[in-house]
Amino acid sequence: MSALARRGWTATSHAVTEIRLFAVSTTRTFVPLSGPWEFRFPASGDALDPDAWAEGEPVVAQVPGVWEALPGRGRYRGEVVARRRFRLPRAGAVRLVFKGVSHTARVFVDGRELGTHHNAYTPFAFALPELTAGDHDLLVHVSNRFGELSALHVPNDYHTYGGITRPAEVQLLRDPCFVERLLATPRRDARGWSLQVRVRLRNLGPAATTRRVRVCGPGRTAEQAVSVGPDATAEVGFLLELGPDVAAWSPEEPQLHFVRAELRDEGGEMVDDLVERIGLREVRCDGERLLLNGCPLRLRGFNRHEDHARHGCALPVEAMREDLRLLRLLHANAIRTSHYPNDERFLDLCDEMGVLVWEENHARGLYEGGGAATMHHPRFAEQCAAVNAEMVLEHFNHPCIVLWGILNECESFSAAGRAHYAAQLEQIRGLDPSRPTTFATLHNHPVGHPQREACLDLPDVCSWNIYPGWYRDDTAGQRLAMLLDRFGPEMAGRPLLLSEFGAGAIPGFRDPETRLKWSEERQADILADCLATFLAHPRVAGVFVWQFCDNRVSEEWTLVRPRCVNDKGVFDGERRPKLAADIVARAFAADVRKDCADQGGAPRHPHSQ
Ligand code: ADA
Repeated sequence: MSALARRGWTATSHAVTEIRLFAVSTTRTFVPLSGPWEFRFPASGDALDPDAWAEGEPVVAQVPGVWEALPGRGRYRGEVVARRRFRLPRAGAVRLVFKGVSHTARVFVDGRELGTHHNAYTPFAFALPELTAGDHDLLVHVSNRFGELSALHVPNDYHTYGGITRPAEVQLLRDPCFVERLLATPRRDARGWSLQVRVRLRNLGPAATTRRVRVCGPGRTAEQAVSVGPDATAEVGFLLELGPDVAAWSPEEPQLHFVRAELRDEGGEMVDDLVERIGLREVRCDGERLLLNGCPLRLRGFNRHEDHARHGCALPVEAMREDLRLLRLLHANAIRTSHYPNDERFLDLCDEMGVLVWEENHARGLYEGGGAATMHHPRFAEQCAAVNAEMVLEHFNHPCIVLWGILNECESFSAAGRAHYAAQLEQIRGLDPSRPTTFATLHNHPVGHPQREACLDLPDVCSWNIYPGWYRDDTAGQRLAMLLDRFGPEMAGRPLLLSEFGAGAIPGFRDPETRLKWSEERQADILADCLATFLAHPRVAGVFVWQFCDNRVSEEWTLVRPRCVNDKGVFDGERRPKLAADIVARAFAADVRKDCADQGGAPRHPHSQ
């Protein structure tokens, strides 16, 4: 009997989900899987087969969480078998939803393998046509091992943690035919707002069925009958004309609306429903400017790893909220999810708080000489394509996301690399033509990256990671002039973002006189120079400081990362501010005032007071 069963631990049904910050259904019963699980580590070595779980060493671990938080497991890289039981109050079809397992999961229910998911940063789900009422045994084999199966999880300048790091839950359905997905695209024209809604049904049953689908949006409803074959899916589209009076979403006024798809059977009974939350906003490029709802948009942001000294990558919502409070305290309005899709609850918070997001797929520094790996891994294309699809389709409805990014500092300088960049941008545009795309490439870095670009014509927005004053001892002005001189003509007519710049500072290393590198003073000086130069330059549509907080890195990087930490954070891992925090706050606040003056209006960003 497992350690948890001995405690008589079983789930109880909930009416509210834990994977989002709002109720996503009124018909489904939620059985949360957060809380204590039984983890079994290999008695020796780093491998443990799912069916040999009983030979493992048991320990109770929290989900969501990272196993690095467990005693003696701070550096464990390998396999674990995680188990727990859950109870269904009645028989029925179920969805088993995981928002993130780091980094590969094999999932079993009552001994039956449901499937495998690779990549820590994107959600996945399994659907079962029928489970009985009562207790069920859930087993998840988790691996965060590096090696031949993973093209993207490699030793890198961030740590690949281990565990069930984001929330998971069982959704008990009323019927084997349910709403699998609802995608809503806002559009704006002279008549006001409209909403293009696509609803995807999935029928787990053995027979074809017909359902009436009703979509309820802000002040509008529409419905259609849809037939779905046995064990099949079907999609249906609706156009809701909302008119000019419905409240729009913006950083200043982040108005949110619910859109709901209801399924009814032949007798008119509602057998399933799915609620999504949207914001009416339009983001597009207009020459060298970004526009949000037709107004010029300036991005004053931070790069942020999902990392915390106490939580690893499994930040609780309260810690996410605190990060966003600090971000606004520094008068920032944007986050780049460097370098992978984020926990959806964080995106829910950004929607609610009006924080703009550049969300990007999972890749960092994959080029010869980049210190990580390359794009030539045999599984690179398939693993990127999977992340791209899961990122866009799962996070589609978040108004906070204004840019889709790919392949941070990868092989954008070769013909082989261009084929990947072009294919991935085409894939993302095909999934969501409503948002501009970008990728960050590295400028004039002394290590490895050749100073040529083969992909600069591909993105809607051009973005550069440049580190004047840190990797080279030039000024921000010299470096920006060099960048524009070399690549300006190629980028003409498109927005330019400076997506990374900054310096390292070991927390507490103060050196007011010499201001040596790695001191807080030198980090503050370099950021002051960069922000004064970049924010004042008319060609720059926005900036992202590298980085919001210090993050743990792979031990393979230890020779360039003291304490195995990338300490270019403006906050340390505990969110204690370094000297640079005040420098960034002053620079961003001044830019907000200048932006308002340029717009001739009151502060567009109420957080600037
Ligand atoms: C690169 C990379 C970041 C980080 C940064 C640094 O630009 O995109 O992930 O490694 O350099 O700290 O040097």
